[in-house]
Amino acid sequence: MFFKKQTTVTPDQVAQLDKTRIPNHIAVIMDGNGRWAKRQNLPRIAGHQRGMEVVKDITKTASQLGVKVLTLYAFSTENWKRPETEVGFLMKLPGKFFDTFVPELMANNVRVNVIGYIDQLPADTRQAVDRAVAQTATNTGMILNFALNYGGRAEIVTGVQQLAQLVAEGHLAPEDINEQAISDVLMTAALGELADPDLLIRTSGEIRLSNFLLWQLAYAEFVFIDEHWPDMTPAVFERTIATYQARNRRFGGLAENKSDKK
Ligand code: V07
Repeated sequence: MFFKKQTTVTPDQVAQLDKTRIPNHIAVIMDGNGRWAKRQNLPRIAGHQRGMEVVKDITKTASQLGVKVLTLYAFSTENWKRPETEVGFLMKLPGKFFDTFVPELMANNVRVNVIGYIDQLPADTRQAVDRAVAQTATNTGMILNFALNYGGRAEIVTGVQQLAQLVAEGHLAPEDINEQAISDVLMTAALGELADPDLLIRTSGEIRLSNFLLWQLAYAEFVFIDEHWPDMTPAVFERTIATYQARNRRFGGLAENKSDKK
């Protein structure tokens, strides 16, 4: 190896952020809230609370940069294994988020969408989510897509069951099961041509997918950063997009990412 693959971008490269090549769909694994809290002797829930405030900041930043879909992994199907008090606090966050943030979602023309097994959430959590989706339904700007009680393998299992049902009823021929047919039964189908993220960001130094959007991330660029989610700032977010743009430029126009085609 004569050069090291570039994985981060220096501050002067942030100034070079190409506003015409912003990824259409950014997905984020918001990791490190508990570690952030522990680092300053706070309870884990303080990290989640701070993390929710950061979601508001980054939603505005992404919307202003022209991102079309921002998908945030807020709660996985595995997170139920956490202590009951922590799960209880997490379930209050969607309500807290909207009580304080709907006016700004409206001002920024942001539409809320949710993917995941919502029917398994406590009734009040589900109601808070439904209210936010309904209140922002006519907004035409960025889609803020929360993955709540989401698991990638479970999503594929549910989708395959739907297809099998169609085949069993004689509405679908096995040879008509193709990539599009599978995409169409996943929870991201409502996002249409924007269903697949162009960029995956994971905070807090872990280099894993953790069952997030397994099918949809097939062609995404992955950027892992060391900052814990509560330390995410607009500058860090822009730096991460600059890293994405710098990597794509390595293809020298031979194999451009589809989000770059205009
Ligand atoms: C949660 C804050 C962000 C850091 C990661 C975990 C804690 C926003 C929401 C949310 C979810 C759905 C919705 C509106 C808001 C949220 C949970 C946790 C469970 F429709 N932040 N946030 N939900 N955290």
